[in-house]
Amino acid sequence: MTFEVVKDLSAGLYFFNGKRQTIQGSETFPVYEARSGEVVAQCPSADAAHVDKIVDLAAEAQPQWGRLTPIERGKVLNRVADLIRQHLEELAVWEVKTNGKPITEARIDIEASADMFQFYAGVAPAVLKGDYFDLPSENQTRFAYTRREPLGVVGCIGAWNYPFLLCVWKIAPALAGGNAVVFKPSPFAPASPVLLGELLKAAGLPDGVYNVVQGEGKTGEALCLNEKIAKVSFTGSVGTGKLVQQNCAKRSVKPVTLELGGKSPLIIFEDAEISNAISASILANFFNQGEVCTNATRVFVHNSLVEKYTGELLEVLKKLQVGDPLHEETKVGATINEPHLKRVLGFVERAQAQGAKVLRGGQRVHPEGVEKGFYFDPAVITNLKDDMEIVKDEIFGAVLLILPFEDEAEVIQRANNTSYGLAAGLYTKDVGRAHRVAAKLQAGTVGTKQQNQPYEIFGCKITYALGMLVEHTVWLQNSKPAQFLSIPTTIAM
Ligand code: TXE
Repeated sequence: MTFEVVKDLSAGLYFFNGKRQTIQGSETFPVYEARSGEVVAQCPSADAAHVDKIVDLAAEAQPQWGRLTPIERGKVLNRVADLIRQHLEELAVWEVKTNGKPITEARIDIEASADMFQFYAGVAPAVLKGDYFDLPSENQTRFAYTRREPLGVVGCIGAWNYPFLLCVWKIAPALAGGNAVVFKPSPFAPASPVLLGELLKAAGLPDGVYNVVQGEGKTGEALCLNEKIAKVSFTGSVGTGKLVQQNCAKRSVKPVTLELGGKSPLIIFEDAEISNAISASILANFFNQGEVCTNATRVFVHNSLVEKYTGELLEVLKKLQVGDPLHEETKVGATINEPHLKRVLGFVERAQAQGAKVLRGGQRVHPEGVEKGFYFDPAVITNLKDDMEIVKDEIFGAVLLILPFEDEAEVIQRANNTSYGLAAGLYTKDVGRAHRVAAKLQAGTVGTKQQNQPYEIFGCKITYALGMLVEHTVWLQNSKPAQFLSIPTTIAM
């Protein structure tokens, strides 16, 4: 089981028929290295015809993979987990080049990806089991059972902030469930899913079961409209999520999973341990350059603590290293690309024009050696009103907003005053209050005394992970009508 990490992207950014390759596309898009600002490749976009051809290849390959048992498929997933660990450092460097995040964080992503493959290899045999029940009959001669079957070909559309890990979050449950996959990464971070294809090939995944197509909105749309795609799993913004849902119901009816944006609150009550609350605020706002959907950019601080909290936070941030993400000491790397950097800068400028006060950062910076890269100096902002754009809309950048509050009822009302509901966090020593407030916060995941911990942030992720696995298979009875398997125990000859 030999595998070598590619040195460059010259062999292409597509993966089908079990190998890295490219296509003859009429349109191309530039692939940037956020760290240096350089264009490292031009990638052809797949049009509907390209997408349909690769979906056909996946549909041909799926039945053989789907007929294997979860244990047999699990062996391939465990082997890919081992390969990922063997090549962790090389894969982490690619993740830095692809996304711009610090090498220290990229290693966490790659390790978590190996864990995710192992998780699904282990849980699939337990989850992919059907039910058995007796049917009314004389002498118990009739019973029925259900069995889980793969959906078929699953279409996955990714965002750019966790290129490797986010891809694994989608493909590991789909493959464990016996499906084939066609994955379209974000054009801003196209490389990692192709590396995963080569890793899966080396681990023994049959050709055609995992495929990567590249492109922008039109390519994603073609995947949603393709009638051989049995289900779509999407990660991205709310706006695009709506389009994906619409297009998935246009030509066929298929289930859709949508992982969308956030504008999460972090509440720091008057009895919170300040140093903990500060490290959590930094993790919840500056980790991965702030490009995290569960980021708690709205930091509500009790009036009695605002001065102490702000002073100590700014003190700690004096040591925050923004720079070349390949350097071990770097804490904040490069923003994904120039348009996104300008988007984040725009939020800060407009907020200042509305009277907000920037206490630190909020500018573009040019670290030595990577001057042309896309670097933003993390911002801390106060003097805000809840109806300001910067407080209401998702920035998806390293911007921490300090919002003072007086009492519990007020802060819960303000925390829930958002169209988002992905995550929330709170800090208090009062366990009773922690549970009371957590129950009232309208968020998919609520963390107390922690924020954005890889596994905890998505507490719901574990359940979601199982959900994904379950969702990637079907109860036989509802995929193929009336296949309610009732078998008499005695066969009348
Ligand atoms: O999203 P976009 P981005 C969210 C995050 C932020 C956004 C950033 O909160 O809002 O994602 O990612 C493809 N039909 N999350 O800017 O623009 C596009 O090519 C089909 C949440 O990438 O929505 C890309 O591959 N596809 C999350 C993908 O959609 C289309 C974790 C997303 O693009 C399309 C990470 C179309 N019409 C980011 N148009 C979470 N909750 O876990 C574009 N695309």
